[in-house]
Amino acid sequence: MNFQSIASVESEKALLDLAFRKAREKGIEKNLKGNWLEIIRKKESLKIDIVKDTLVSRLEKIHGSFTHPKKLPEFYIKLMKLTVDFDEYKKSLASLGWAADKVRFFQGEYVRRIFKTTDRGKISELSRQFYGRIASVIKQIKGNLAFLEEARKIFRTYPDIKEMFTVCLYGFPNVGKSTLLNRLTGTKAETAAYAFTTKTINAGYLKVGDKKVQILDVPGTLARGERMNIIERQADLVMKELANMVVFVFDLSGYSGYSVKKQEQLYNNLGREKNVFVCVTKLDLTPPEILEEFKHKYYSVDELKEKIKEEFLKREADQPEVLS
Ligand SMILES: Nc1nc2c(ncn2[C@@H]2O[C@H](COP(=O)(O)OP(=O)(O)OP(=O)(O)O)[C@@H](O)[C@H]2O)c(=O)[nH]1
Ligand SMILES: [Mg+2]
Repeated sequence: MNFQSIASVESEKALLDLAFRKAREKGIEKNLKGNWLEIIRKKESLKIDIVKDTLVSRLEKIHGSFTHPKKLPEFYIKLMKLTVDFDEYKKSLASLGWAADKVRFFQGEYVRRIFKTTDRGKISELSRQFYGRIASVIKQIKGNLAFLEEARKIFRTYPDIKEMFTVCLYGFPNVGKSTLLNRLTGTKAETAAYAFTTKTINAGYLKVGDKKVQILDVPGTLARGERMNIIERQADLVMKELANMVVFVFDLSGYSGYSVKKQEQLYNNLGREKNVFVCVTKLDLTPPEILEEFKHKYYSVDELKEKIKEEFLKREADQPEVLS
C-alpha cells in the first residue's frame, strides 16, 4: 500500500481562485458566431463550463488519490482509526463527491437559464449568481479540505507494509529498537538518545535465501492501557494484529531510563499467545555482572538474526503447499 503519492489538497480559496482564473483566461473565445445575444450567452456559458470542469476534475483527482476505505486492508483501517478521526475522514471524502455534484448541477441549471433569457442584464446577473453559488458550495467543504490535507500528511508517514512473515520489535522507548532494525536489515531508521524518537512504524527486510522477512520497528511503548497516546497505540496494533513473531527489545544498561524491573514487567504482561523472543541491546554499555546474570535469557543481535530465519523457515514448512 503506497500512501506517498496522495496529491496535496488545496484550500477552498485556492480551488476557487484556480477555477475563476482559468475561466477568465480561457473564456475569451474570439470566434464566437451569431448575433450579440447568442455571443453573450456563449461567452458566459463557456466561462461557467470552465469553472465546472476545473472544479470537478480537481475534486475528483483529490478523491481518487485517497484510497477508498473499502479497498484498504484491515490493518490500515485500524491504523487510520488510531491516527485520524476515521468518521470525519469518510465524511470529508464524501463531501468532495457532494461538492462535485452540486457544481455540475448549478452549471446545468444556470446555462439552461442563460439560454432562456433574452435580457442582456439578466444574463450577467445569472452569471454572477452562478459564481456566488459555486463559491458557497466550495466554502461549505472548507473544513473537509483542510481535514483531508492534515490526514494526507499523517498517511504519508505510514509504511508500505506487505503481507508476509512479520517480526515486530517491541519495547520501552529509547531501548534501541530502531538501532536493532538498522542492524538487522540495513535500513536507515532514525535513532536518537531520547524517548519517542520513532513516531510511526519503520519497515525493513531481512533476506532469508531468496525470500524476505518483514521487520517492523514501532514506537516505544509505556503500555499504559487506556492512557496510551496514538503513537504508542501503533506499537500495540502491530504487535497484536500483524506480528508472527515479537522481539522484546531489552536494555539492561540503564541508559534508556527504564529499569530492568520495569522492562521485565512489560515483558511478563505481553501474554504468551504471541511468539516472543528477547533481544538485549547496548551490550557494550552493560556491566558484565548484569550480562552474566541474564545470559541464558536473551539473544544477541546475531543470534536473533538466526532465530528469525529459523522461525520463518519453520513457518514456511508448516504452510500447505500451494497447487498451481
Ligand atoms: N552504545 C550503544 N548505544 C546504543 C545501542 N543501541 C542503541 N543505542 C543508542 O540508544 C539510543 C536509543 O536508540 P534507538 O534505536 O533510537 O531507540 P528506540 O528504542 O528506537 O527509541 P524510540 O524510537 O524512542 O522508542 C540511541 O542514541 C542509540 O544510538 C548499542 O548497542 N550500543
Ligand atoms: Mg525508535
